[in-house]
Amino acid sequence: MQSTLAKINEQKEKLTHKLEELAKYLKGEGKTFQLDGEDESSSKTAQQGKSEQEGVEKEIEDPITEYRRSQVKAAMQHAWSSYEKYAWGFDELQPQSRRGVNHFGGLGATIIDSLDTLYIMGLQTEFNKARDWVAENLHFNKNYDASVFETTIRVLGGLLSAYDLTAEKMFLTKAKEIADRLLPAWDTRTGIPYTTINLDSGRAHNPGWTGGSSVLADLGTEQVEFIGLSQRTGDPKYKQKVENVIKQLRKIFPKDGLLPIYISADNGQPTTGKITFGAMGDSFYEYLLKVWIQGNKTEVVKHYREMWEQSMEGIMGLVSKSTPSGYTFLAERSGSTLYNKMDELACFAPGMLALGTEGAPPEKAEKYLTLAKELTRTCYNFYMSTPTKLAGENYQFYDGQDMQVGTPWNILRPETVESLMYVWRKTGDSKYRDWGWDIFQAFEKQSRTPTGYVGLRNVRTGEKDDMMQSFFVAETLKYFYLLYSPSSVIPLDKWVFNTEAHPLRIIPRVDEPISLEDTPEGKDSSMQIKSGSTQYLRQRRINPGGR
Ligand code: DMJ
Repeated sequence: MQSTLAKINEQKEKLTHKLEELAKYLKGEGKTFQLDGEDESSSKTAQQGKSEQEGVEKEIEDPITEYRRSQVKAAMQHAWSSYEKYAWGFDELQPQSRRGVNHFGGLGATIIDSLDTLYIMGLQTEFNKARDWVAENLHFNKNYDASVFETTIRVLGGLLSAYDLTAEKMFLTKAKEIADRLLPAWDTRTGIPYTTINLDSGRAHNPGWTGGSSVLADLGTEQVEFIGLSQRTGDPKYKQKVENVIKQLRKIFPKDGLLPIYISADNGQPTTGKITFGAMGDSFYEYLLKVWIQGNKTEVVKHYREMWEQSMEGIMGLVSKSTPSGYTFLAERSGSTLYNKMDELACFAPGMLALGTEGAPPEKAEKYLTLAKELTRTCYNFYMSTPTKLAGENYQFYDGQDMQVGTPWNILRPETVESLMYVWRKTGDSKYRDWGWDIFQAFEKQSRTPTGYVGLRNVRTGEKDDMMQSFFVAETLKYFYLLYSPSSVIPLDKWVFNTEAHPLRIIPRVDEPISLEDTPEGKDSSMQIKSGSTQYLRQRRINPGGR
């Protein structure tokens, strides 16, 4: 009886909160408040079973969702105008110091990372200004040791996405320019790339802190962009480099599909036993699935899906439960020892699992979705369990204590919001939108300053840092916006997001399967693009929908 009452009260509080938001929104629109419609949560619950099974109808627009979307758009406007005012042309904004800093070689990372977000949100004037900056001021001849991975996912990915959305050739030309400067990083004994390259001289190397090895999440998270570039230019050289890497990894791919985070570019062998879905492992697994989706799930890319499914068998061996509350989390592993620690970064995994249900046999799909939902609950609780309602960088799980913040900072990361977006689109369960709203409000309360958004040095105390990371505009705000948009905006059967949330259009992949065996020449003669692939360049004019 008591628990029923508690539930009713909780529901009442939720509804009251929603009505308050609705009233605020209607007032802003100059309308009066009327309580004569069906409540959102009840109509959504009615849909829910249907949409989970069939993945259909969850497009009903309601004023609360519209209001939330408008708030996210306003957040983007605030982030953008602060950057514009204090850091224009720099990579990132330091809101408290009111100045710009260059952590990516001075390539205007925030501008490039913002292009598609501005476009999708319909912020045309802002987009035009960003586009003009790229056309006139973006040059890559910098004497700067750049991260091949970061430059690929932010700069190359951002430019390709802008090209796909607008069909403006200039973006593709710039994309090709930066990719050409990155390519020497793959000139190693095995073809596994070094992590760092000087953009001017083309000299590449691995840093000391990896013990001279390459990093799994770097070398395995460049495929979507370079394959995409080959598709759009008709030049196979880009995809040849990155697909050879997967071929090398197949040679050491273990039964459980989980690879250690350091791999030697000299001999292709792992140099550590550490396995994680968090930092330095994460997006390798994401790209196995996404290259398969990008390749139209065809024969050419079948081995990516097979590898991904193998890894998803392996992931089950990392799944653990906290006590006393039974939160599901992904442990880390070193050799055969499990460590009860999970990075917030690993919170991309529920989204990936939800996305991967497409194309899986029913039993597996159910397993993936169940795990996705359980992990989403845990990641949401990473946020809600702290005094600021923002998640720490990682969590330790101790017996009897559930989750405890480990590294206490929050740098405006997107992974949990990303997963909420995917799981919402998959299930149509409005609770994921509500969870996202709780997180969005925490960012508004803790991270918004008059001069942009900052992270927190400590999620327990709320002490602020001085950095608006470019992925906040590329990913966090974009995924929030999509969480409150109909799923016809950037539909997942037509677009695939790179790991920096830059959507690339899924276009026909018409080349032959890559030879997975070594030929005597050590080359894949089969990796030639046939002429049909460039047809897309002539056909396309994109409407992302719903703008
Ligand atoms: C982003 O640059 C990408 O999402 C990457 O895959 C992981 N780290 C950041 C965001 O946290």
